[in-house]
Amino acid sequence: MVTGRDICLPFVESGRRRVMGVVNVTPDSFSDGGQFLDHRAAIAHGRALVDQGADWIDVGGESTRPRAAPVPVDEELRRVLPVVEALAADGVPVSIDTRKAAVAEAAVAAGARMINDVSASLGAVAGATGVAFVAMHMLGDPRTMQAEPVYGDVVAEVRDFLVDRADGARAAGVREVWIDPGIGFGKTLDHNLALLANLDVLVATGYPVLVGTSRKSTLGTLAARAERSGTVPPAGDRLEGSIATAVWSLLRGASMVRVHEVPATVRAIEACDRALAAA
Ligand code: HH2
Repeated sequence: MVTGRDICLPFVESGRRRVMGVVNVTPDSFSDGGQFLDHRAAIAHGRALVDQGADWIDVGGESTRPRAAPVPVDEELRRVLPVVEALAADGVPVSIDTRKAAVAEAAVAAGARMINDVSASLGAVAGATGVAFVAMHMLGDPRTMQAEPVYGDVVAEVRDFLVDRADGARAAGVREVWIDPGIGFGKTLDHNLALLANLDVLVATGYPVLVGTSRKSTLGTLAARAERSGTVPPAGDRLEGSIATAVWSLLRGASMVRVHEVPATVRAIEACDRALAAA
């Protein structure tokens, strides 16, 4: 039987702790909308997350929460470019969270080193610009994705889709390709739990796996179930579930977690690393 220790040891031994900190330069992101819309606030937040232990900073200018309205290219560029430029100038590894080729290209020109694409469609752009690529799974688009998503076998379907997109990105010349199951993107609670329970299936593809559970509504639902009051905590109050699922993901073989609360996550990973190293 493969154990968490077997899975985690290469990660521990390599000393790599891959935490991607989120900087949303948006008025409407589901958990931090409006907090970092001001460029100076966004840049300061990105720098603080690096000081707190983030390995990548993921800068986004368009919310992809359920039912979010699309943002025009010009507005997305206006939001993200100064932030990407300032952080990249500091030497921070910056990832651009976008579904638009024009935004991805401009962000790479401003210094971004990774394209994080929730539509998994920008592999060729990453290949042409010579940066890393994250292919994430989403069923439909943000406006409709939570309207009764249906799968036959969610784990197999997500894996097959991601391998197809990741292979395409490799063929387009991308050297570093990541896959991400897209927790909450066209998935019910049971779909999200099945994907978290079977992360080894994604890890077995050989592509490094990124997981983003931070503050998502699945965690709100689980928190409500855990408490007698049954009250769903707001997105900003889902730290325990965010940390638990981040550590779980790394123990199950993921190579990076995308989180809002970097310091608490880094401390939790450190505790897990030390316990595993001493085992
Ligand atoms: N989740 C969000 C956005 N981008 N990228 C990847 N690779 N994986 C994810 O799980 C993921 C992602 C949603 O979170 P957030 O950016 O905080 O919210 P919003 O889309 O409302 O800005």
